[in-house]
Amino acid sequence: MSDRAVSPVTVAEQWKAANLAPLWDSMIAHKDDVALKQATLWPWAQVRPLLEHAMWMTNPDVVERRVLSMRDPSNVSPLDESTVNTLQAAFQVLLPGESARPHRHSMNAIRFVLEGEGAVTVVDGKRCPMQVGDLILTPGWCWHEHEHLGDQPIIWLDVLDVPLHQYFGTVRFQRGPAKALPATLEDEAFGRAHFLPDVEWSSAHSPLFRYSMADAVSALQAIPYQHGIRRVRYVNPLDGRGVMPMLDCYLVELTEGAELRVTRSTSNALCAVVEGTGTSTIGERTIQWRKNDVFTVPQNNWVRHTVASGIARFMMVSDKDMLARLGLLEEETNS
Ligand code: 1HN
Repeated sequence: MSDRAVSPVTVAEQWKAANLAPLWDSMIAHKDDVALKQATLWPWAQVRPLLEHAMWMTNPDVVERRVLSMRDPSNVSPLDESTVNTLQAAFQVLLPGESARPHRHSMNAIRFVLEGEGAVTVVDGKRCPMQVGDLILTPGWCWHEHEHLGDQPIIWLDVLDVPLHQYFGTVRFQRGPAKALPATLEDEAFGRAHFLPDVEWSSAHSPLFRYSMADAVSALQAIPYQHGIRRVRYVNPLDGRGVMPMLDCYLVELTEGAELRVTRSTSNALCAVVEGTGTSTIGERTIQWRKNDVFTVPQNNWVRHTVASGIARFMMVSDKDMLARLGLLEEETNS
């Protein structure tokens, strides 16, 4: 019997048994249209009451962190906890008097305060006060713990590069207590533009962990609008690059002129609305947003933002800097 007499079904079974698959049956190879993911919106008006349940159901002594993760509803595997491709975001709640014990992990994280004040995140021993709109970094492998000294619940947004670490096989976690803390310099040492400390000390990550909303807004107000938009990037003062290698943060202000621009990027982003109301058309989805709403901007979608009136601001965290360094960032404007 010649080989050609073997039935295709048998061949397919033999290939499968040998861990082979024909590329001509691939769902992704040689396709010229890029698969687009849809944007997802977490409206604060829906999320906030749902966080209440987590407040009485559990506490960080029991569960390490009182966190509700934000899941991209299109994730197929239950092991895929991503919010948008490369980023995992979550809401975290701490009640007055509570603390979340120290731990560290290889994943980099930012915290962005949505509601409340009086909490402190301690990063490698440095105390970072948390007020609404403050951005706090916990770079990978830095010890961090949260404590709440205020008298109302505090709620913040966590964004981590977990999906990338899962892909790279570099997820590491260690419980406290914190030990062998590295030497740190106070944020004040980096508080004057054009000057850096010239001391015997080095840091592989940003030496600043806290970026206040007040500083971000005054930086924003110093620059002109371009096409109805102005934005500032949160940077590592030592190298002027993004805050962390895989998390790149911006404060964006939109005015009415912004709606004239349609943009597209190979990067993924997650936006937390700081003030104002508006509408964003992201690919086929149009979402309306207001203060504390969080939405994703999955890569390769055309995006148009419209402000209802006056100005609107949102904090955007993306994988843009990583893609740029890999030579994979492509951005287009159609207007
Ligand atoms: C984590 O360690 C924290 O330390 C917050 O506050 C959110 C989400 C996924 C994995 C680890 C924290 C997290 C997290």
